[in-house]
Amino acid sequence: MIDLSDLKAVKEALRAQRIETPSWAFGNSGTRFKVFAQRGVPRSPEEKIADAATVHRFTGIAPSVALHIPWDRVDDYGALTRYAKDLGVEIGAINTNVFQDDDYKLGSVTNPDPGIRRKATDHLLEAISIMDATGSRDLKLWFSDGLNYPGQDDLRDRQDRLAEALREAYDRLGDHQRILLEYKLFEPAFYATDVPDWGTSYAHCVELGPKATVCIDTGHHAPGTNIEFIVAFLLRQGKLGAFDFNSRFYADDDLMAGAADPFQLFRIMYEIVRADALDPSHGINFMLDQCHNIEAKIPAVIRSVLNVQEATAKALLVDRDALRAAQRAGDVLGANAVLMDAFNTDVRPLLAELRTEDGLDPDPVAAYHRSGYQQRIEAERADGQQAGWGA
Ligand code: PSV
Ligand code: MN
Repeated sequence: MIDLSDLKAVKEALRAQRIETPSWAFGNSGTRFKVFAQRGVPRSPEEKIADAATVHRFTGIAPSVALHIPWDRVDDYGALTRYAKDLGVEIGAINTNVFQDDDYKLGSVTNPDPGIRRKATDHLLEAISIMDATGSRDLKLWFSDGLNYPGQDDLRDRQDRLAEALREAYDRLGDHQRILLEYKLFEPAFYATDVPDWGTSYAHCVELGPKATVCIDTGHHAPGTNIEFIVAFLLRQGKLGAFDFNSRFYADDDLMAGAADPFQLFRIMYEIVRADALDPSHGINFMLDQCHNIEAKIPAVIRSVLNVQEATAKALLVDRDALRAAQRAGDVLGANAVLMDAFNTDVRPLLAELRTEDGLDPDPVAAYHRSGYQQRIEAERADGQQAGWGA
């Protein structure tokens, strides 16, 4: 059993933890079959930021919100940044969107048409200009580019085109800015994807230079992929820049982080703790990338933040000395038992105590429901066009 009597260091590490929420999690979303509208959904980037600030108010560890352009396009990003600051949050990663325009049917930066490639690359450059205004560090790139049929386009030429666009964006980055290159096994392309896996992303990032790092979206792998191995490998190479946390049962389900497989989330967070990479000073952006299609959105984001926090607390409880000793002694069962001991520890009392010490409600979801915020936004946001990502 884990000794829970002196947890000062664990609490300090948890206090420093930061999780970034995605603006799009607050808007309407769905599958390709149906988007179910919900009451109280934001109608503007400002209202999404207000919801993100509400998540931070109840959790205390989600002080930044990622934007997605053009979903969050505004005329004045400086004003939007000040608006966020007044509500107690910062604008985090800027996500590009080169997947929702008719021009991109055959690809964006890898498109065989140079004019369309130019348009897509210009969008990446526009996103960097937005980062200049918001003070954001991270440009998150995800390309839906790929092929549905063998022979449809030249696989190798597409890598060259991708490298060219990435280089142009990279060269435009300011000193404190960086690229997060996300990968995804399949969808929307079914035969071949131009950035299908961490290896491809990693290779492009190495070629680009130190300001390019990999973003691991936990939903973007083949079933059974050992994600914590990827985490450990990229950390060793200094090339892990960010996570897009979510859960999946089958494909890119975008369910709440830690919902489908809390054990996997624990194993991932253990590799983070093992590398002393939890503290924000290490530079990893722990983001959520989720869509709440049938569940209430704000409590779902709160729950997701808490799920990541719970997995982190368990990872921090691993007796690393005992684990190493067992590993060195070749004690297979002993080493596994040390890890499982931490995972099987109920950390909820510890986290409730931490929140109470920090002036937060010990139960953030219940506190949100009691707060009246949901009733207020449902009344205030009755008219107008609800935000959504148009599935
Ligand atoms: C693609 O599936 C993705 O994970 C990328 O991060 C996108 O920007 C995001 O989802 C949009 O929801
Ligand atoms: Mn993602």
